Amino acid sequence: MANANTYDASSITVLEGLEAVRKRPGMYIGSVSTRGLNHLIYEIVDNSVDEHLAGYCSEIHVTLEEDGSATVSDNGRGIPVGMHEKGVSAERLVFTTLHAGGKFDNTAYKTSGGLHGVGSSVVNALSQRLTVTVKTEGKIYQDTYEKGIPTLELKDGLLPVIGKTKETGTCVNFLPDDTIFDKTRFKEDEVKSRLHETAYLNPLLHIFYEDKRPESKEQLVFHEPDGIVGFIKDLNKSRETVSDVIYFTGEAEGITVEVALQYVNEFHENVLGFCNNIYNSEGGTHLTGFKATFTNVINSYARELNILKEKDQNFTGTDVRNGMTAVVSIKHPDPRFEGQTKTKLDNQDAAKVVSKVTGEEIVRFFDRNLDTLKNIIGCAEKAAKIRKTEEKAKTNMLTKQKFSFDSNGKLANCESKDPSKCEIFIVEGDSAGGSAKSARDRSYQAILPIRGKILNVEKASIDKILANAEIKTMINAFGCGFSEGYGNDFDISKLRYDKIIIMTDADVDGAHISTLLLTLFYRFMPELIYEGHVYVAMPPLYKAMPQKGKEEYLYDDKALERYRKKHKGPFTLQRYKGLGEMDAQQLWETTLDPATRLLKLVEIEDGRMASEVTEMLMGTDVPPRKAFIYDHATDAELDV
Ligand code: TSJ
Repeated sequence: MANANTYDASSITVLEGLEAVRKRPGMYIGSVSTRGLNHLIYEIVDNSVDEHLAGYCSEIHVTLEEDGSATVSDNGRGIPVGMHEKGVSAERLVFTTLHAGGKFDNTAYKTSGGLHGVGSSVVNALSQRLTVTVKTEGKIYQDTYEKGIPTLELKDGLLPVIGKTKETGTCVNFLPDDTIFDKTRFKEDEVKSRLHETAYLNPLLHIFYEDKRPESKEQLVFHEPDGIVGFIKDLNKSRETVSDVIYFTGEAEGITVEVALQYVNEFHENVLGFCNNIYNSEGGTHLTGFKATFTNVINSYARELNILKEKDQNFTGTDVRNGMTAVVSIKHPDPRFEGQTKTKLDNQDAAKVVSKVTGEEIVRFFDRNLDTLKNIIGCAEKAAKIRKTEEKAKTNMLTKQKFSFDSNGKLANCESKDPSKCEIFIVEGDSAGGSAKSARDRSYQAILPIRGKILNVEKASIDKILANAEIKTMINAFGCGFSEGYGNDFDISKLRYDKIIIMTDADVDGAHISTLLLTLFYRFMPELIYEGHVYVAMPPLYKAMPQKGKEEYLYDDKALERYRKKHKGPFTLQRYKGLGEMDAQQLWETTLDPATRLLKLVEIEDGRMASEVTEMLMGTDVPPRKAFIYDHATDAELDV
């Protein structure tokens, strides 16, 4: 083994630490899926962001290299390379010791909280190879590792010098270990969206992104001088807004608070919390403080303006946040986190300070902007009215309309009652539905044809949604109820099918219908998506029929390109415009048979990504929607 430093006791502890990371990578990076893989980049980038927060770094470069590795570099001071008290270069300790993050860190704000700041050794342990290049004090130093183990023997514990320079900075290149990760291709869309977010949260920072991989070559610069105000504008860019972006900031007890918010004409809220520039997917005390005070303030104004009469009840928090998009970003010198993924801010002083700043600043704003205030109270009134209707609608639904599973006219159910084996295909159109019914394996495949377009659930209120026949049938067929803002009647353990497969034509209408279905699931049955039950069927686009040889189904344009290159001699190409054009046998082979079909598992990164996806999907312009569907198509994997 190429390892120079296994002799002394401290190195042995190091090895044990790295071994622990390699044995249970999920404990350190969440998962070994694409999400965990991308996380490696963020772990490294966060160190450069820390350097930026400390006031020493203005540029970060992130490159996805052709060989599958990633490079992150900055123009900060450079990781200290000098001798540390333990007898080796400080850089070595950073990359080989778990929890070494804070040791040399004299920055006021550590991004740390569980994962961050300690990430570099974790990334190192999970990389086939990693190279660190540090420019500092006139010299260029370099160190290399394999699976976390140093490959260079140090002289007197000091790093080799490979050149001279007047610049300073740190550069890390790493290749994720393919024996650890399911897949080792970084997903560019996720990386870009995370870097973009980092740019919004650090308005002085320039992030240079480059993808050198031939299939997704691209160069971008993320620089967002408007900060979280720009973030809100971007989140709402394809929505109908009800107010301008409201921004305020303040400081107390060493905690800085920044809030940007805007109302849109939609029936939901999107409130995001960040601490030290890291997203808190489970929320936490900063959000509780903000929400509580915001609700109180709106209720007092509503009474003062006599919009709420004496006999009226207060608006609920959910009413008040109806249509709200908000970013609450705080800087805390000593953040603590709790929750399942250690992303829920736990500091009580954060609630207190955010509450205080919000109370002072938002009142100051509303006193000067009464029109905006009235618009916002208007949103709350609408929400309260709908809430009351919903409460009624729900009682009605629960008491009067007990659906029976068998009385679902159009559902062609399967014979098996074992949910782990059953699949339900939601098929667009009666004719395709008919073909699917005769093509399927009725022992375990159910078919539910739906007609036309279901309601756009982003825009409709829940009583309308629940009155929709197609949606009722679907909720009823799945068997687990639904959840929404005011209660949760969803029980995934009652789900009757392991796979829910959306099957629509590969055209704009089909894309729209699958979008509406995904939005419906995401809003009212999100666990279906989080737990991996929702799939999109990928019917072929073409059938190639050569004069000699076997017919072949082609699932996308890339497959067609490959076929044209590979196949010599003449062939006829049939283009499928819709599922309805296939006979039962063809439909079985291409779309229903688990041995040959192509299914795309629908996955969601987290709250932010999800809202972006829905936004992209629900936008009124067609092109981005089409792009999403193509993304699906190229992501598709054989489900065998
Ligand atoms: F994660 C990492 F270690 F791999 C990494 C760290 C990766 C990258 C791309 C950059 C960095 C990094 C670390 N950039 N800048 C720094 N700065 C320091 O580590 C540093 C430098 C000087 C001093 C000082 O007190 O003089 C303190 C620190 C924390």
